[in-house]
Amino acid sequence: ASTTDRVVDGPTPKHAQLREILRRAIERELPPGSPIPSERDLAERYQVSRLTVRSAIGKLVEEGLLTRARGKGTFTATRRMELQLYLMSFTDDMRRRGLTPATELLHCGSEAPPPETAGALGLAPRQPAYRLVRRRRADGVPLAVERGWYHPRRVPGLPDLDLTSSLYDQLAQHYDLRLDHARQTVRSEAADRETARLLGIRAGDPLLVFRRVSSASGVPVEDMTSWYRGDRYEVTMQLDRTV
Ligand code: 16G
Repeated sequence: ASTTDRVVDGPTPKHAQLREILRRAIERELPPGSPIPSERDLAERYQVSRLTVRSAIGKLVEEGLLTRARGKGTFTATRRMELQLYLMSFTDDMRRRGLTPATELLHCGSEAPPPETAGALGLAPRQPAYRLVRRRRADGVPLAVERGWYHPRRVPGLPDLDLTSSLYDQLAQHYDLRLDHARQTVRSEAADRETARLLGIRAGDPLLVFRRVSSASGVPVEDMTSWYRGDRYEVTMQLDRTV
């Protein structure tokens, strides 16, 4: 911050003055992802209480200009990744951005899905399907949790495949299945505790939730829901005027 930026006594509350000073500093001097000074340093530099600093920072976190990383400090927000709406695998999507994808398999089993999923996949009531839960990372950062159901007859023996690599690749290799159509809905959700833990965010933080039913040559194969970090992701759509 420049030397003219000072918190003074006056009608404007100190936390609001400090907030604007920090906002200018962030916009002018701090590239996305930079750490900001500690509460104590800021309190000393601007001659205000730590409570004032906390309040100013809290507001900027709420606005999305800063993000807190548990145990690491506070950083200027990273630009969001933009999600293009094509039928693309996570692995391809990240590679195209020059990021290294990684996948952890958190659960793999055979269970009866909820009726909605049974309907989407064309399963008989209480017929089991494969259930997969995976955490996806980009350059090491947890970005999404995917919980999906797979039709057992379309992908027999799915649990034996390498589920820490691209699933779409595996489906092509082992079953000659190319998912060529999907119906996807997007909604927002506040992170529950489990999802927050998996993504390294706080319970209640915003998520973008995509539910996708994908099919190959008209036959439904996956009913997958992906929870993406709302602070790291945005969605882009190509809109053509058709009517
Ligand atoms: C994406 C899809 C997900 C799909 C996965 C396959 C969204 C919102 N979700 O994450 O439905 O199962 O890609 O990726 O786009 P993979 O081939 O890398 O495993």
